[in-house]
Amino acid sequence: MIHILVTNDDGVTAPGLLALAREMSKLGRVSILAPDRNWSASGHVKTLHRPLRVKEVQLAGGLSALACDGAPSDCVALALLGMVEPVDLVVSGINPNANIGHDVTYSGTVTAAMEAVIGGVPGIAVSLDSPENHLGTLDYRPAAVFARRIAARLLESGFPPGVVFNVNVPYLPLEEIRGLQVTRMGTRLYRDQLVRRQDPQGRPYYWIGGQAPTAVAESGTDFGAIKAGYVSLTPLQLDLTAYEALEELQGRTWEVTK
Ligand SMILES: [Mn+2]
Repeated sequence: MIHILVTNDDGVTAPGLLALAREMSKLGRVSILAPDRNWSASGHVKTLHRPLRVKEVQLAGGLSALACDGAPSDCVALALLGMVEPVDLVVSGINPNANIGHDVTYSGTVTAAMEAVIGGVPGIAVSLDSPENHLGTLDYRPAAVFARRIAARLLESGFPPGVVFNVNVPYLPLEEIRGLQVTRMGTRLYRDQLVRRQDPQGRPYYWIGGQAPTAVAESGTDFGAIKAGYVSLTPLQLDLTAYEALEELQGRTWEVTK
């Protein structure tokens, strides 16, 4: 029986993690090691200058989990370094918002999956494109079901080495999701604005504010797929080398010794 580590960046009590862990337990034995608080948009973190604390917690339905005061990538690192039994697959999520385009560089959900791949274990990040200003409880079940099906297909057909799988699911009922598209990273359009305010002592403080980001709904991309009602599966690589620039730059003369 395979052993799956489930983690997230929203914290161990997040409903998306519970939905994911429940579905993944149909594929194998699940261990949960997740942050004890929200680390969304924390990027790829390795905590080296303070100790990490881990405690056992009970989730809804009596599921037991480990909660860590480090980042999502710290949780994965601890697990792969031997805090739990050897892991065959790491699945991270389900994040309540899509991780598309450049989001993947900020996302704790995605960087947890990246940490898995760095540790030599396949990693899948799962995010739900829930509507902005959604009120009430999000339904994570369709995304959890697709996460399980995708993981099952990849376990059968094999994980290409060094590849991080970034899955985004449209916020639709299960039967309305049209299928899966394998996509490339699309273009996020950030609408960040500098928000300057004053504290009670009259000193300025700042927020990165503005409206929620949008994206270009181009076909063949992550955002194009979810806008068309498909689950998006984007293979990412940690080799960030810009190969076209590499060749062009190697063709230049580099006189830098004086
Ligand atoms: Mn999050």
